[in-house]
Order: sequence, then structure tokens, then C-alpha cells
Amino acid sequence: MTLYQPFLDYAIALLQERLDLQPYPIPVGFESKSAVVGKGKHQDQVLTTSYGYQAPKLRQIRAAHVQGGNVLQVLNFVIFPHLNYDLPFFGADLVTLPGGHLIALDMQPLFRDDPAYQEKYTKPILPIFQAYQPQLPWGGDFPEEARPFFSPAFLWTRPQATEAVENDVFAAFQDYLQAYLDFVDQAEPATDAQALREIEEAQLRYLRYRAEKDPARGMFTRFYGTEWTEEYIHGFLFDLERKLSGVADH
Ligand code: DBV
Repeated sequence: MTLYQPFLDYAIALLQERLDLQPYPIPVGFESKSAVVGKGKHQDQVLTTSYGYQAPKLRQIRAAHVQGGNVLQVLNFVIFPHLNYDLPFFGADLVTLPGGHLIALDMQPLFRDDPAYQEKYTKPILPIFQAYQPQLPWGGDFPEEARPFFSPAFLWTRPQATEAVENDVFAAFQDYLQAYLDFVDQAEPATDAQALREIEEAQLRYLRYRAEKDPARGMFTRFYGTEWTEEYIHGFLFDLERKLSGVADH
């Protein structure tokens, strides 16, 4: 069992329990991809598996799970709501590299600086965030340009011990996901044309940023090549623009 498998199992089970969960198509060739990397004794297989679901209020729920040995484990898990809901994105980037663990967990806001939005979607999760601060303190260095995409309850931490990931990070992940699904339960569709336009703009802003700045681009390109990586990013991980422009899956 690799480090982030219990996170993935927990998430899928909880989603199945709480939502009317349906599959979301994964483009052919991207469900599972493997490569052998390194040389000699340091050779390792790196396996990337993808998961996709949807639910009535949620356009795409997707995960990428990278398993490449003890010091290469990644679970990137994002929920993209439908464009007629002002719901935040659920975003988890759980990364283990030779340099250590790097954890990003948040309900990523559509409208970071709108006080009413913060009241609705950040205030209820601040107590959860605060409860984990002693064990999971701020992780330091963080790209300034990414700041608008995170809420004040952004859990950003670099635990030293793997046990902290297995215990504290896993508990925080469960609490954030449960709280997110509470928001989903309560969400009412937006109908006002102006509000709908703003939601779409905010979703596209987020999506373009993430597709352009995907911190995994270098890693995937090394393992699987440029063509596979770009198609994975734009055709699956961050696919909203493709879906809006009506380009067929290929
Ligand atoms: N990150 C992704 C996807 C990944 C992934 C789809 C499937 O968005 C993995 C894989 N994240 C990943 C890897 C690294 C990071 C780092 C492999 C390490 C990169 C490296 O060191 O080589 C949050 N993830 C990071 C970093 C941040 C995040 C801030 C450090 C990057 C840096 O120091 O420049 N999650 C990430 C992020 C947003 C988010 C930037 C922006 C909205 O939601």
C-alpha cells in the first residue's frame, strides 16, 4: 500500500456514499501510464493512474495518482463544480519527493477577496484549518502569483515525518472533504446572467493558471514525454477549455 492510496480510497468511498456518482470519461491512453526511469540500482517503475467521476452539481472530480517508489508519490485530487454553482474547487496536492513531503489542501475560492464569498465558503472551514495548525504549520516559500487561487484556510505544509502525513494530513484531508460535501449539499444553482458570467470567468482564470503552471509538467515530461504530458494536462487534468470549445475527446 503506497502513501496516498488510503486518501484515494477514502475519497472515492465518501463520494460514493454522499453523491449520485457517475463516471467521467478519461481519454483513451490516460487511465494508466507507466515508464521505467533511472539507471541500474536506481531503476524504478513510475505508474500514473487516473480517476474521473461526476455528480449532479460537480462537473469533474478527478485524481491523478503517481506511484514511483518511496520517494516519489503524488496524489493530485481536484473537484470542479458545474459552472452554474459558485462553489469553490476542492484542491489537494499531496506530494512526496526525495526532498520531502509537500502538502497543499484547500477549498480554492472563485472570488478570493469578496467578503460575502469568504463568509460563505471560508469562515465555516477556518476552525478545521486552525485545529491542524499546531501539527501542520505553514510550509513557507510559496509562489506569490498562486496566492489569489487559495483561501485563508489554505493548509500548506511540509511535514518532516511520514507519520504526520499518514495521520494528521490524512485526518485533515477527511475533514476538508467532508466539509466540502456539506457545501455541495447546500449549494443552489445561480441563475442570474451576471453571476453566471462571473463564475465562468473565475473558473477559466483558475483553470488557465493551473494548466499553464502545473508544477508536475516537468516530472511528467521526463517520464512520459511532451506529447503525452500536454494531452494529459489539457485533455484530462484541466479540461474545461476543451469542453467549452466542444472539441471531441481523442
Ligand atoms: N500538481 C498539480 C498536478 C500534479 C501536481 C496536476 C498530477 O497541479 C504535482 C500531479 N505539485 C506536484 C508536484 C510538485 C508540486 C508542487 C510533482 C513538485 C514540483 C517540484 O518540486 O518539482 C500547489 N504544488 C506544488 C507547489 C505548489 C503546489 C505551490 C510548489 C511549487 C513551487 O514551489 O513552485 N496546487 C499547487 C498549485 C496550485 C494548486 C500551485 C495553484 C492553484 O492548486
